[in-house]
Amino acid sequence: MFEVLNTEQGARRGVLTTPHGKIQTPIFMPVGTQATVKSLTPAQIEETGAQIILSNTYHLNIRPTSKLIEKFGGLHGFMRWNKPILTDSGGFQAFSLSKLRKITEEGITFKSHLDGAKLFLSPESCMQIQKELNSDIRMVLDECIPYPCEKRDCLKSVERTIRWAKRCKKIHDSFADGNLTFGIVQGGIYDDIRKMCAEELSQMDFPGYAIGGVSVGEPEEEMLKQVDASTKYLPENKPRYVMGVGTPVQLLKMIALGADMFDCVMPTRLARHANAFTVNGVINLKNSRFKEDHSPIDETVQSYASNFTRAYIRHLVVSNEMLACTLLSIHNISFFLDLMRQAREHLEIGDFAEWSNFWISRYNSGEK
Ligand code: PRF
Repeated sequence: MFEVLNTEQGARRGVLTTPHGKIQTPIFMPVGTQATVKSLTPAQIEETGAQIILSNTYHLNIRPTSKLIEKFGGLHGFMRWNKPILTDSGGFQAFSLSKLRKITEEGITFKSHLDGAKLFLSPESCMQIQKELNSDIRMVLDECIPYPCEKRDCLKSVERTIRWAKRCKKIHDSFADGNLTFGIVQGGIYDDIRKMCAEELSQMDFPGYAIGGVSVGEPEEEMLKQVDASTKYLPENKPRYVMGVGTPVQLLKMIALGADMFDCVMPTRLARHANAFTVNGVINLKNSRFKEDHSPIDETVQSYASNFTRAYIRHLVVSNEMLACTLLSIHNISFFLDLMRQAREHLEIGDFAEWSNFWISRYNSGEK
């Protein structure tokens, strides 16, 4: 299912096979929470070079519901995207979005952030919903521990997350529908709890593993330490996915630590605020210095958006035109995917570390 093609120290270049096709790793997954990558058509998403997108159990089950989506051939048929889809389990969103939530051994009770309706998510129902969505990669129900968290509370939560993972795996195995379910390593900032969780999940033999509970307010150094403390204890022949991160520089640093997959709202969210990624850092297209700028957003990244000048995109931004958001999203996603393509290339050649250091210092030097 997952083949490691090259390694360079801890970093890996691989291929993951899913029911809707192969994914070349390391890879970035654009976020399509509501069964749409905001402001882009599936054809436009495909043109950015996206191999897989991410969607969400929590949101889609509240509206329009997984039962409805199932009637349209699952997420692929409903949104007309024919490549792989990963769905998050919803536990994280039940905690981050819902006003009221209660966690018991059975699952999570929460109130919809839309209309306050009382909802319940168990390991079993969360796997059932993801089956109805027919996503290629499904995530177990977990509890994302806030930062900071007392060690005692963290351990109690992680032990429950492990028991939930076991229940999810049982349901996953009973479906036997060829789709993949990933376990999620939690453990806050505690190396020994992360190690315990990674080892316990590894024994359950999931087709892949995620690292959760990072980028929840801790310093970047701590985040990298926790990714390291998790990847170290995960099997080498399975993909590793760091959930909800990060900046381009963070992605490169995590690839060096052995991570293979990432998702983040950053490229599309920043696009909505007129920010564009360049190899020299982020620029804001609202800025008047781009008023007569004939160059594309970034000379080095090819996408449909490179047909347009910074001056034109700035005009769209200041005129509040929808196309600004579309073009900036196309550019930003293409930028992240191109970065992953280069990382794969350098892992194949064997000079990833050297290239990554060069890339990071240029990005941080700030000459835009
Ligand atoms: N768990 C799940 N989804 C997530 C996270 C997590 O810990 C995070 C934390 N970075 C983002 N998305 N299930």
